[in-house]
Amino acid sequence: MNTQQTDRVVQALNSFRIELPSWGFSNTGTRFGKYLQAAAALTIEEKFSDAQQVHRLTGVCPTLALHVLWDLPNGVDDVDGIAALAARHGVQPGSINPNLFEEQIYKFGSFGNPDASVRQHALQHAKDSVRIARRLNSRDIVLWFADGSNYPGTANVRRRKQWFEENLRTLHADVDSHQRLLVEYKPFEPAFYHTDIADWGMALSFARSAGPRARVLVDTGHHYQSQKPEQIAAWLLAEDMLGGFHLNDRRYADDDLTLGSIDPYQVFRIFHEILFFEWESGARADIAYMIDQSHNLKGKIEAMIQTVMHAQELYAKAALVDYPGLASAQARCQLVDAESALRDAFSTDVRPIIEEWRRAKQLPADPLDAFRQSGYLERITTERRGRMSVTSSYA
Ligand code: RM4
Ligand code: MN
Ligand code: MN
Repeated sequence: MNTQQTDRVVQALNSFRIELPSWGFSNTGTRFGKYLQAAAALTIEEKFSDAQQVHRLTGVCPTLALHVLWDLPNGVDDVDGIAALAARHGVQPGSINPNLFEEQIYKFGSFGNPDASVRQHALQHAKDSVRIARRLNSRDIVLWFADGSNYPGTANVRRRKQWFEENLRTLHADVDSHQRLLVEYKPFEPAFYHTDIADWGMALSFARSAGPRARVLVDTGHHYQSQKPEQIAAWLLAEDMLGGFHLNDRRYADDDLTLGSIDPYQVFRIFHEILFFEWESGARADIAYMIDQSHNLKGKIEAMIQTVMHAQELYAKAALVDYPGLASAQARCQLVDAESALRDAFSTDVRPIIEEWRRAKQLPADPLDAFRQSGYLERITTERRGRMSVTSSYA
């Protein structure tokens, strides 16, 4: 690696931050049930504490995404408690995620429910979430909806679209100039016939009609097989509508597996589109990178550290693409050279330079090993054992 390449990797690593999900530290499961871990976090204090470990060892995870119902069950009244926990653990509240799916009244939808009083209830919860975000200095409110239907003909798709637009517009009016609404899409699950925001085009349309502070959030697991999230990223960047990512990997559906565990080249290609855009435009893409994973079988903190390390690797590799070479090969239709620009960067072993970068920042060269040596896991396993929750949510 020459000095120029080293500089590019260092610059990329310096600017890369990744948000941890509070629900990634608690007991989660499949729709068939939960597998409990003695060390799983049960309280929001434990989630902050676990996130602190990941941030302490990696240095790049200063924020924790919060899920309102699970982490702030009393809504705005819990804000002071959260702020105190954040201060104590040195991890700040990150994106605020309203819960518009778990209450019984949402059985037939939230923003898309035919019953106006349910739509109003959902709007109020979303507005409360915007207020919570403001009080916690959180910029992004992430809107994921379970809305949809299971059978053809049972839902009026156009009416529901209109109801979504109305609520999103009203909600947007509450958003401060430094806040953002991120609209997430998902093609199925829990609804199996149609979902009201099924793909990036629908999310884009909703974000545009909501107002200037709304953007699209791409969850890498929320696509049908063979879709190309990197092309979606490129389009949204070109439209200045890419707000953030929920990062995870999948083989079949919304599997919530570890980022890059199945297809690291896919993640690399997403990062490449972003960095290539930045190189071409000279502008920094304002994207929130957030992990959205639930580790049912792996140790949760270990899996989180593993994810962060892997994300850094793939981001660093993407920073190694020879952009001028790629641009000229593309312009002259030199296909092998253009493709090789990506392949060469992807094949480069960036681990040694990332280790050096960590050492320079007084971070452990191997955060996973440092975690294993720290004794934290043994301590919390003893402390938390015996109070394992069997509730059905991710809380
Ligand atoms: C959904 C979606 C949301 C996440 C929940 C837990 O599938 O990805 O972003 O908050 O899961
Ligand atoms: Mn998600
Ligand atoms: Mn998901």
